[in-house]
Amino acid sequence: MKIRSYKGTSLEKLHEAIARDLGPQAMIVHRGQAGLSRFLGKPRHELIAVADDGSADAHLISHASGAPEWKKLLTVQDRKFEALEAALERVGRDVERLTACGAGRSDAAIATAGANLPEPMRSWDARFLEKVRGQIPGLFAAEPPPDLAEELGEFFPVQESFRVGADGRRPRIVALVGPTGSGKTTTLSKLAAKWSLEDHLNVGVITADTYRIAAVDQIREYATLLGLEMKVVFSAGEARQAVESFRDKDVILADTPGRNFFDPVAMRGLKGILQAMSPLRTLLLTPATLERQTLRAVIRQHALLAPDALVVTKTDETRSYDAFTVLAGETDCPVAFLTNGQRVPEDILPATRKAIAELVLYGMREERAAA
Ligand SMILES: Nc1nc2c(ncn2[C@@H]2O[C@H](COP(=O)(O)OP(=O)(O)O)[C@@H](O)[C@H]2O)c(=O)[nH]1
Ligand SMILES: [Mg+2]
Repeated sequence: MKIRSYKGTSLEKLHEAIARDLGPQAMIVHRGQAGLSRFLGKPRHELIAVADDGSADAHLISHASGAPEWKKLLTVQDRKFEALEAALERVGRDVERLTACGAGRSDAAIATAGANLPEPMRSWDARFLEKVRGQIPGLFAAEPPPDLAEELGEFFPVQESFRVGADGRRPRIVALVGPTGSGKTTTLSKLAAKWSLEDHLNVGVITADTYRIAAVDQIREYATLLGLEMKVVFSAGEARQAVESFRDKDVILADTPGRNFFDPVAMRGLKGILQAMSPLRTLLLTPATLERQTLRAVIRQHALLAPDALVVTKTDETRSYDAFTVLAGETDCPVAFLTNGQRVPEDILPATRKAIAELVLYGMREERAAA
């Protein structure tokens, strides 16, 4: 009895080899995938074939039963392969577990990644830590370098001058999107005031936030105070008409309803309205107060709306600025503005790399001064 194992990627070639070695009477008694190939996605076949050549392989087999020799041999081989399969199963599970841990994306991994770091790096986003690790000498030292904020600032994408109408196309439309209560209407009013009063631009306001009755009144109040024309739109068609009727404006600011960003129907409806407005720049509002998983979800779920830049709102309502590390770890979308209060139009400032790095490293300026 001859028994042989054949491994290779081509079943055809394995069959040829078996026929060549063991003859046409050979029987394939096991068919499977070899080694770790089943876990690593590269199919490598393993065939075990037997052929009775009349030789005395029988000494390998127990003589306890009267079954034909090749059957006993197969029983022995079966047991061996069962044990082997169980071992491979265990190895496969280990490989899977190691791969998942190595990805370093979960909060558990974040905790581990930051465990040995000094404050405040301990709670930074793991992906952000991966980006900065080894890039800034002395970042994690007890005595960090004096220009650390400048150096760290390089890792926060910002759009320092979010210009309106800089490409000569008028009107430039800026739409504000983001979760409910993220500060869209308030921020729109701040920008409208800034661009109309300080930059002397001719600003028009469109609101598509007809979802809540009070929302239209809220923005109308601001528009009236600033002496700006305003249009309410209920559909993509109306949005197109409103843009058309605002042809004389330098810039159009468009407010949108905050919808549940996990609801694909609501998000597609919003996208339809945005698509009716061109040329469009979309600002996504991300409150600094959001917990990190929610912040990541906000970024991911709004990718459909292809935001051009971010506004980090409510920076005054938190004393922890890890949110910036989450944003920089999650996306390359630059931060254009920060808002730091409810006052219109005062509480908004253009984002700078250094300001963000200082917030992340040292917290609020007032707090620093008081300390
Ligand atoms: N503390 C603070 N509150 C803000 C800021 N921006 C907006 N808000 C408040 O957040 C609430 C929701 O703002 P709103 O503009 O209506 O959000 P919207 O639902 O996204 O349009 C209001 O009470 C705003 O005054 C900010 O930067 N800081
Ligand atoms: Mg609103």
